[in-house]
Amino acid sequence: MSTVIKNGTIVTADLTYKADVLVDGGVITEIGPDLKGDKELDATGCYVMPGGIDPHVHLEMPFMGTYSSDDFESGTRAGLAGGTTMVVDFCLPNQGESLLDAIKRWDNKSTRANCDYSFHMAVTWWGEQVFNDMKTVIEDRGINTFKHFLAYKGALMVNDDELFASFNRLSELGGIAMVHAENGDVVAEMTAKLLAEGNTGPEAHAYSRPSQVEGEATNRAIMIADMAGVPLYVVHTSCEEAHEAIRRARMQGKRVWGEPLIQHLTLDESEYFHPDWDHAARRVMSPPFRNKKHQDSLWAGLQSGSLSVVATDHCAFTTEQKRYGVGNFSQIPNGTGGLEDRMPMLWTQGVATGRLTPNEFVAVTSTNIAKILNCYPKKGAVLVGADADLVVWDPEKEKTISADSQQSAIDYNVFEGHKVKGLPRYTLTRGQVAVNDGAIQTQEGHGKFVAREANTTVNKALSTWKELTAPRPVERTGIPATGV
Ligand code: DUC
Ligand code: ZN
Ligand code: ZN
Ligand code: ZN
Repeated sequence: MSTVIKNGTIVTADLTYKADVLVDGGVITEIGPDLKGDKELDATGCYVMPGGIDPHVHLEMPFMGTYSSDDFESGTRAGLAGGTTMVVDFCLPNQGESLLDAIKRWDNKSTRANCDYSFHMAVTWWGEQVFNDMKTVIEDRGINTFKHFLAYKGALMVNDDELFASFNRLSELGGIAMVHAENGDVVAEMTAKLLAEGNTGPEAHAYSRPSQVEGEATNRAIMIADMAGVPLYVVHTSCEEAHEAIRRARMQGKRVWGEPLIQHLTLDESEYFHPDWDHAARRVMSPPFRNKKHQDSLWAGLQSGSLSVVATDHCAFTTEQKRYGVGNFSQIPNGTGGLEDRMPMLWTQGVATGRLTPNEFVAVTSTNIAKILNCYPKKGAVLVGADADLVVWDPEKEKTISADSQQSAIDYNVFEGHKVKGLPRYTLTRGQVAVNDGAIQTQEGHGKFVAREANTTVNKALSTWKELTAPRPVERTGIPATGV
């Protein structure tokens, strides 16, 4: 049965034009005027855009002594409600666990997804097994992105020798390196000092991770990636120091991308000074919210193209889970939600304010990341043959964000009370209508894994560092005697 989206304006990363879109068998089969289908969706007054891709989510993730509370079912339902049609989750191997066993665990959890999804692999430990598994993960499982934590010392953190070894291996295999860039040693020192001085509240979380720890780690990761010759994707870029490093690297022709989160773009550090402990703790995430100067830097990066993608790092914990950290901020599970609100919040604060064009909105919420992850134009495009992952976006539709009406499984929302204008009228996941004019009609298990091949051509266009410093023999005319 075919579906036609009638009378809308198609908005892609580079074009805006009026046309109908015909969808059949889960893909786009025709784009043009006056199309007919078995079923019609009216897009009058709406934009027809590629569905959002959130490349940074943690669903049902074991973390800080608990599990994040949105799973693949509630998380993808929340995504679809807000116009997001694909998510990418991080597969986290235990210490000593093979990467392939970890993927099996993630395969089991993700069978419940309502929309398509993919995985990044996390390199949480280093050894011969990981070195060998990486090839199978890329070539047989279609996972070409590998995340490294430079923070969470004693748990997920890798040291620089491991980082360099892993980056070199990825360079060989055509993978992309990702980093959570915060200096974990400095964070651990600052945390211990703050606690020893009696600073136990959630605001101390922000003091324990100033922007310099992020700037330092981002610079370090960029330099190590350059020496290894691997493209680098920096997750949750939250401050000017990190943005500056990314901007400079890009100007030098390095393949480096930065990913601000909707939370950092729209919420600031004053949230941690709220008199209500729960309010502040619910907003504890890493990196923490920053001040206006950093927010302006992130918006400027999206406008100029030095930052490429807006994500959420959706990692939702209930108030009860957040209270594990009463009396010790370092025990507050790190993470905030955002999957349902990313697109409406970015439209409201980005497009409606004139900071971003509708085309730039599509680029940073969908198309750019589809290209980086190597799943374009299956995803991130309105083109014949592309998956019919589409959002029919009503720029006049309004709501006030509230936990009472959200899809997420948690009991609060960090955007509570924020008014948004610009919401989905329809969201389609491979042609199936999941959001129908406000009604949620998701289907558990509809989502499929999206395999992504290595992109070996990207690697070849990297910095010339290797060539310039490759050892070459030197003819010596004299060698002094030793032992003097
Ligand atoms: N930061 C968070 O806030 N939560 C999950 C992991 C991370 O890096
Ligand atoms: Zn992170
Ligand atoms: Zn994350
Ligand atoms: Zn607020």
